[in-house]
Formats: sequence, C-alpha cells, structure tokens
Amino acid sequence: MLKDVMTAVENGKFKEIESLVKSALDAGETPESILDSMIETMGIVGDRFQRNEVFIPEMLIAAKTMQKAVGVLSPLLVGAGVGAKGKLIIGTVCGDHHDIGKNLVALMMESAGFEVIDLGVDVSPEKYVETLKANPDCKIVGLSALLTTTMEAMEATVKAITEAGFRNSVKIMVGGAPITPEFAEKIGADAYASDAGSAARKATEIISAA
Ligand code: B1M
Repeated sequence: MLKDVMTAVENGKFKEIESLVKSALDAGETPESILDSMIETMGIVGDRFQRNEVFIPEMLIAAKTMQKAVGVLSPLLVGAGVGAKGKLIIGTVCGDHHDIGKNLVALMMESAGFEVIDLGVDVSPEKYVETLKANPDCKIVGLSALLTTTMEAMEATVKAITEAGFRNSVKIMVGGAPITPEFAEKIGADAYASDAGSAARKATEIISAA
C-alpha cells in the first residue's frame, strides 16, 4: 500500500492519490508512516531531478500530488488544544518557493498546540517584522529554506528581527534541507530542527525553558 502511494507521488498521479491514501489508511497504515514514505519519495524525485532524469514540471506535479495527499492526512494529524501554547509565525524565506516541508512543520506545530500564522512562501524580512508588530504576543518565528541560495535570506531575516527589537521576546527556529545546526548557530537562531516532528517537540521545549 505504501509502495503504491510512493509510486503515485513520484509519477504525479494527482487524480488517484486521494483514493490510494484512503486505501492505505483502511489497510492499517498510520498517517505518520504514509507521510514518511512520501517525504522519502520527494527525496527520490529531487535526486532524479539532479541527474536530469526529470524536470521542473514533473517535480511540480509530484509536489502537488503530495500536497493533495497531505490534505487527506491533515485532519488525522492535528490534535486537540490548538492554540494553547501561543502564537507561532512561520514562512519560507525570501526568494524560496518550496512549501511542502514548511506546511508540514506548520501542521505539526498546530497539532502540538500552537496557533500558527503561516505567511506562505517568498516572505521578506520586512513581512516577518510587520507580522511581529501586529502580533507582539508571538512566541516563536519559524524560518524555512530549501535552497542554498536562500540561506542568506534566512540570515537577513534573523538580522531584521533583531534590529526591530524583537530578539528578547521571540525565539527563532530554522530548518530546511540545506540548514545545519552550525548554520543556525552562526546566524543567531535559537533552534534548529531537521524534520516536522522534531520541530514541534523543539518548539514546545524552547517555550517551556523561556
Ligand atoms: Co526544488 N530544489 N527547485 N522545487 N525541489 C530542491 C530543494 C533541490 C535539492 C533538488 C535537487 O536539485 N536535488 C534543489 C536545491 C539545490 C540547492 O539549493 N542546493 C532544487 C532546485 C535547484 C530548485 C529550482 C532552483 C529549480 C530551477 O528552477 N532550476 C527551483 C527554485 C524555485 C524557488 O524556490 N525560487 C525549484 C522549484 C521546485 C518546484 C516548484 C518545482 C517544487 C516545489 C513545490 C512546492 O514546494 N510547492 C520543487 C521540489 C518539489 C523540490 C524537491 C524535489 C522536494 C522538496 C520537498 O518538498 N521535499 C527538492 C529535492 C529534495 O528536497 N530532496 C528540491 C519534501 C519535504 C517534506 O521535505 O522540504 O526538506 P523538506 O522539509 C522537511 C525538512 O527539511 C524540515 O521538515 C520538513 C518535513 O520533515 N523543514 C523544517 C523544512 N522547513 C523547516 C523549518 C523548520 C524546521 C524544519 O523550522 C522552522
């Protein structure tokens, strides 16, 4: 069942994906295992793109297919108590349009009890600062980047938040495929997480410690 879901995502079977995910759930697969298998598949698609075996349209349709599948899984992943842990602003940094990972992190944060303000993709440092001004009770800002070329924008965002005077009132968490704990430390972020599940755990940890 998982193999069918993976093949459908890899080949961009947009129309079939919902029923395949439902069949996998009916067969006893957990939402988490289905999600993990699709994340693995996107890695495979990325490797094929790098080897010039697939191109942007194929990568895009695989992404859209995964997003449709996530739509089926979302209600099963979101838990009770949404918002109880406070506000969290999240977005993909300026110049970067990848949002599947960021959306999963947002979903897991919501499921962990945060009220999530999702700014979407290609978010400028100014937009983060503006949103912080409108939400001074925000506890965490999450920055996602998938391109090595947009890591710089992540650094610029941390700098803008610091210069706007919010550095003592919010924690900044960063993540995304090219991001490392060393880079997070170098740019002055408070936390790094490698995946959506650990991002939610880490977020809970840092607000409890604050
Ligand atoms: Co893009 N792309 N892409 N792409 N794309 C990558 C990232 C790439 C690695 C593919 C490759 O060459 N192997 C490569 C980057 C190379 C590099 O920078 N070193 C690449 C490239 C080059 C590009 C373009 C430049 C291609 C071009 O135009 N020539 C272009 C850039 C567009 C732009 O952003 N300006 C581009 C475009 C696209 C599409 C639009 C076609 C599509 C995105 C669609 C969308 O997101 N709506 C796309 C896709 C799908 C990919 C791959 C195949 C898959 C990404 C993905 O969704 N993964 C990707 C290859 C890969 O990642 N191996 C690739 C699944 C997702 C669940 O994982 O996003 O890593 P991920 O998120 C994880 C963790 O990273 C972490 O948790 C998530 C869940 O567990 N995480 C956080 C993420 N954010 C976090 C934040 C946190 C904490 C954890 O705290 C706040």
